[in-house]
Amino acid sequence: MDLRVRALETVLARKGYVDPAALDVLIDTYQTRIGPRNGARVVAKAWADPAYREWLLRDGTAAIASLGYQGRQGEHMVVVENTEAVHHMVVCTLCSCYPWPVLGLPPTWYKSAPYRSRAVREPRAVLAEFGVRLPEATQVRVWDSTAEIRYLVLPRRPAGSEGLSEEALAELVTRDSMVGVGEALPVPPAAASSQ
Ligand SMILES: [Co+2]
Repeated sequence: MDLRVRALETVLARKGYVDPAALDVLIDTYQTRIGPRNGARVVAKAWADPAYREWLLRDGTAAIASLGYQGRQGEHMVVVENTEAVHHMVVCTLCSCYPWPVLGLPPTWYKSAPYRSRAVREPRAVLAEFGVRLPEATQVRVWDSTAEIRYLVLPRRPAGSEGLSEEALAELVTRDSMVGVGEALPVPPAAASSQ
């Protein structure tokens, strides 16, 4: 695959259809400047601000854009909230659609054929492999990204995080928790005792 992509890029560049320097800028932007820290700020704000949370769940695109995160692969954002009753996880069964403005580029496993098929067929088994074990009573919902809609999971807020600042809350939000294959990190003991 790597060789095929490089061959394709070479042909397109030779024909003058793409500028290799522009491709490098794009890749660098999504790899280093835009990433899961953006999504973590969205989640932390939703945890800290009930009005923002309500807006985020009602109109994810606008609420996320209000923090400055928008652009390609994030034009139509839908945010789904994990609760005790329901756990959401996100996949793209067709390819690798992913919300770039809030999560950056997708990890390799997200693009892999096994994840794409098994997330739908046996989501609980996949979750267990990621270390997420849910009570039987918790319903699992799997969201299949489309060419237009991209999903962001609002993970459950960790216990004992009531007094934390938005900045400290954002530190608890992992990429995997926003794809729904992980949970937010527990509050570190030092942070809990300094409240
Ligand atoms: Co896709």
